[in-house]
Amino acid sequence: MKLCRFQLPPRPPQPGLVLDDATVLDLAAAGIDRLQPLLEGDDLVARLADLSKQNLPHVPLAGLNLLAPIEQQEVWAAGVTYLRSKKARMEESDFSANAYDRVYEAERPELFFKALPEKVVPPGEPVGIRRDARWNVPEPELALVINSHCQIVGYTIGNDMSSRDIEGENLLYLPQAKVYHRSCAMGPFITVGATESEARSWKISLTIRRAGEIVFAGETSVGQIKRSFAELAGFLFRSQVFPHGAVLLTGTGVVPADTLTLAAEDVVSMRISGIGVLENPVVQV
Ligand code: DO4
Ligand code: MG
Repeated sequence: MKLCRFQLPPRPPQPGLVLDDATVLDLAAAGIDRLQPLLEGDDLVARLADLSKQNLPHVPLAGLNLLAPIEQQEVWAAGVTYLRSKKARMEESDFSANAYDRVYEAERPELFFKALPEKVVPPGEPVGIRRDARWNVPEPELALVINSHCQIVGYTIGNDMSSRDIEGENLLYLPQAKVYHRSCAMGPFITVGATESEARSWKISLTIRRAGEIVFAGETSVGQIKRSFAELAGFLFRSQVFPHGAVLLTGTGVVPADTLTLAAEDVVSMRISGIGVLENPVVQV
């Protein structure tokens, strides 16, 4: 079962329940005008199953203005959760190699703040590459949708846009490499009702197109993440409160060749088999 957010002007943004490849159920017609009460409520799957049987208006998915499926949650990200990511970071930086090696093995994961919800880029809108960086890449990541009680209630796709030369120069520059205008995209759907073991069977693929030609294609499996989802969410909520819940990107396992850097007008497409496709053009910021 999948949830989305969309807008049909002049109406405000609203949640929808994706019935199939072509149809979204208008949940606002059932008095549900935000995702948060659904994500906080008991037995989300049963609630959505019940809603799907109600006689609510159907909205065609084709051409619908999908928004990022996030409302007031902070966005955080985990790093170096895949062996591939650890190797890539160690290669990009003599300065920080030891830190990446250690955090991959350590009990405590790397977690960093990524974006305010209002800054998250929706499907179809441009993601940014910094004009002061030489080496910019997308990072396709499974994102955990977590409610205020630290329960993982769904999964979406997050793009953790990163400037690898800035990150590689000095670990202390990580926030500048990771947190800037248009550096986080999310969507298109939140898949609910999948167990962690089901999600671990999903494939994550990344394609970068330049002037219509594929310049990079790569794939991994969610199962390659070293840490459990509960472990990552548990560390995020340690000595911290998220009254609106949080979205946690779980790290990347797809790393383009070191010779590749994104350019303005490239198109980044990331697919997670249990969720859908998040596609964004690239703009310099
Ligand atoms: O420590 C650098 C960031 C790592 C990251 O974003 C990832 O592994 O996905
Ligand atoms: Mg990342």
